[in-house]
Amino acid sequence: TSTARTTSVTLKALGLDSYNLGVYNGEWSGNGDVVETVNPATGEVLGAVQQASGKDLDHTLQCATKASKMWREVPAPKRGEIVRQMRNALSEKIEPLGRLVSLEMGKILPEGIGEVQEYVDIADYAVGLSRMLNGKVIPSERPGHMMMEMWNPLGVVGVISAFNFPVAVYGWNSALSLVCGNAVVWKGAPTTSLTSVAVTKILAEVLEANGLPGALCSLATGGADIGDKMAQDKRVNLVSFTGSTNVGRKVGLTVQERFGKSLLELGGNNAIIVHNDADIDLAVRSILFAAVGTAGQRCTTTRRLFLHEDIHDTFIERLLKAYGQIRVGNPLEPGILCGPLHTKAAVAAFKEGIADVKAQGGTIVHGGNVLSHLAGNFVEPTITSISHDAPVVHREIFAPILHTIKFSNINEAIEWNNEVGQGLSSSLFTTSPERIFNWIGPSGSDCGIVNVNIPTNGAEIGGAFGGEKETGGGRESGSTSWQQYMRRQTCTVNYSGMLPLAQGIKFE
Ligand code: UN1
Repeated sequence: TSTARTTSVTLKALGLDSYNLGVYNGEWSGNGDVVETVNPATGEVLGAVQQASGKDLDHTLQCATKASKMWREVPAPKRGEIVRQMRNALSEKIEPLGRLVSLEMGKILPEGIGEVQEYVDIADYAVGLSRMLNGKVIPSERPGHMMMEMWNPLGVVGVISAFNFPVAVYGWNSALSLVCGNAVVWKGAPTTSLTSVAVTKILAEVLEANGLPGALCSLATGGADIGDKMAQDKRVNLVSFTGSTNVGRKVGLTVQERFGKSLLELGGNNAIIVHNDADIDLAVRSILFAAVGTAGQRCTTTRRLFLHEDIHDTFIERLLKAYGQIRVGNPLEPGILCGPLHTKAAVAAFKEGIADVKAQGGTIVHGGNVLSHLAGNFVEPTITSISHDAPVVHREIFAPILHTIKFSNINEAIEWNNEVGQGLSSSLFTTSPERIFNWIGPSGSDCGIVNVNIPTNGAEIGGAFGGEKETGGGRESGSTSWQQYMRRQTCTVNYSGMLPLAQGIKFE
């Protein structure tokens, strides 16, 4: 078939085979289970990856620990230079890599390429950052003393990432970790193992060409067992986990038990509020991308839509018209906006969600069906009408289901925005400055990402990315997120030759 041809061309362009080793620590190996990954749009097998065994992980952590000890002594701007080369190598392969993401994850090609671009962007950011890992000088209360803050590398950073962003989320963590002087050990989702191998091959080539230990960008593909071992292992100084709230809670507790550091980026249940003074055109187009883009499988996907009563009916009408024009199908085909769900389990979760909507007093306004006549995991982009406090509305279902809810007062809508367990992203559509500043202020949205007149998804890399409450509290990507990949040291240097004690204490 033509997709089989596309697959073989894509794998070849990225140096992959139909069978690949899934462990890298300077050498490629793999003694665990062989996992076949599947094109969710067709059901075809794409290729196989032999994953890490427990022993493979142990050896990889040994190599990464060793590599981190030389890397931490390399001046940060020199580390940045290596990340710059990685950025260029990724950029050269952006087309085939984006296509592999489409084939293996199921997102449409522009979004597949878009997430490689996100890696390129954060690499640019990291290169600049490598000259700006600045500490502080703090005035000492003691004469002849100097107090300063130093940022030093952590050692080994473990990155556990999810299927839905198989390149970008690793990119954020790895680019920052590397310039901060750490070695990285990565476990991606087993269902996107080929993408993990393809990315690692690109990075490995840069490291090896520079005579650096490959273990700086280690890979240990595997399932929950490998993730669990990473969480438990003391050699992993920081575990950066992106995934579900349930698994994240366990990872967080396991890492805390050994007083390791964790960075959690967990579930979202993001809302858009459209006020009666909003630019309706802008809002409709935003919601389309936010609710249907990536087939509803972003952690930033809009799942709840609060519409002001004055515009509710016309807005729904406009939305239905827009939804009627969405083409669902093969994500590599131009014009398709909604690809498949990633797995059969996700289709089952979609079905269960639709049944729960009906059982909990909601109605299906658009869609609601599994497209079972197609070979892949396709479902209809769905709009419901339901109460804000129905239990199904408070659950994150990783599928294109948008719950619409009418409100009459902005405070009520903000309260509903904040009443769910998750706290990732949120957006308000309005033209009123008063409402805008209230929304981003102390009594506004309680989320980590608080937008105005743009979708809840599609964040730029320059800001800190993450959320509050059950979203886990971690911040990845831009702003001061890099500080989580380093340890802060308060250093006081006495050059006075005397010993004045702080707080004026006399001890003699
Ligand atoms: C995710 O879904 O885990 O803001 C990450 C966005 C993307 C990243 C999403 N830049 O939608």
